[in-house]
Amino acid sequence: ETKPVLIIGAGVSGLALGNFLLREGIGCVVFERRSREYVEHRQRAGVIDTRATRAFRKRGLEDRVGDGVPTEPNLGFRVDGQPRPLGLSVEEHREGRFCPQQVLVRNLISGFRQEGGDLRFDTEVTVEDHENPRVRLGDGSIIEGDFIAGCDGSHGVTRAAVPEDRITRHTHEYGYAWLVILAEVPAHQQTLMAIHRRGFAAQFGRGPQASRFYLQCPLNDTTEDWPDERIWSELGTRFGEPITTKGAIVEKQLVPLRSEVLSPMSHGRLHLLGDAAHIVPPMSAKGMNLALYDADAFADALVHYYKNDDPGLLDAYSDTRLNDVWNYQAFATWFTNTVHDAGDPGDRGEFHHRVARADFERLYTSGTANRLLSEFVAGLA
Ligand code: RFL
Repeated sequence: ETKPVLIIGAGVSGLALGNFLLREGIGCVVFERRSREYVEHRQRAGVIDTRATRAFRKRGLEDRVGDGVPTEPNLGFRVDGQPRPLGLSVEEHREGRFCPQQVLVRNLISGFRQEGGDLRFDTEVTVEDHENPRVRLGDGSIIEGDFIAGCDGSHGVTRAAVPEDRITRHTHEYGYAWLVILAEVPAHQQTLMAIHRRGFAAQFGRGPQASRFYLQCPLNDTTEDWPDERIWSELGTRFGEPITTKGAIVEKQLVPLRSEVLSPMSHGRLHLLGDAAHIVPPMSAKGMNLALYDADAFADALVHYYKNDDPGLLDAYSDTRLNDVWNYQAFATWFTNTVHDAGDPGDRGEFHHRVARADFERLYTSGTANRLLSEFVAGLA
């Protein structure tokens, strides 16, 4: 008798995986420690790229990826206060969707439940055994499964269940933080990004009435250093024009920019997906997308295993995904450093600043350079 796949975490990767498996007729249970209400209101990412959109389409689930506003064909850069929109040359980029993460999450939850999926909120689990997969629920009961999918984020229990000598954590700190703001301000375009001597700044739309604003700041800043008035004035300076609509600021947090990759991504019958396995800085807009690529690859591997009785793709899951993860980690590192150093080089100095400017300007002058960026943005590199 086949046991279910035990999916820990109802974030992007866990819910996508659950929907994919249900579509393929593979039994699974999703456990989420938070409430449905909490998960459905967690505001984070906003772009589902072309590759992730195609993963949903492949299984007839494209309608679950949200309202479906196509991604705009250019990035709204402003350099030293002047508009410098950067056109993206890869036409497939338009298959991507501009969709707030919580809208995707809501749609994935309702789709999964409608099709009879077993999704348990307010259920924190711990890993009992990864060879003969078993998880323990808060009430002490034990559930057995065929596999464990660790979709529980970077602070989750699944990565911690792997013995330290069997997994390596590769980490990188960028040396600066972002003040991350959520405000009730409509965005006039999907992306607005300022490269400026005083530091990077950005505005990304999050639904019709909300925007995320970002301000590069020193690592040791605190939110007390950033009263609302200072935020609006600093954004105005870096964008080169004052912010005229100043809606309520509903969230303010400091996020040090960092990258992380855990290797390998599999241990026995436990496999890690999404943030549980890797973190990229938000500048790359790849965190949510990598989580979706993982879910797509892991679902394919399970389908292959159950339909053909062949564990080949499962055995290869970690190596295959890590090749791809490092490719996008390379993109994330390059793009993050470029847009920050091209503005404020910080401790890295004038030489790095000029190199970053040259890297950035090439995106406008070289079709080849632009094409590579565009492929990464679409998820097709
Ligand atoms: P998630 O979405 O965090 O889901 C993990 C889930 O696991 C649950 N959980 C447990 N459940 C049961 N038992 C346990 N023991 C559990 N432990 C944890 C948690 O409650 C949670 O519901 O991880 P996942 O699926 O890997 O998805 C990753 C993405 O959410 C993440 O990469 C992105 O949000 C990152 N990110 C961005 N990504 C982008 O692609 N573009 C962006 O613009 C972008 N902006 C952002 C971001 C992340 C941010 N955070 C986290 C600070 C902006 C912000 C502010």
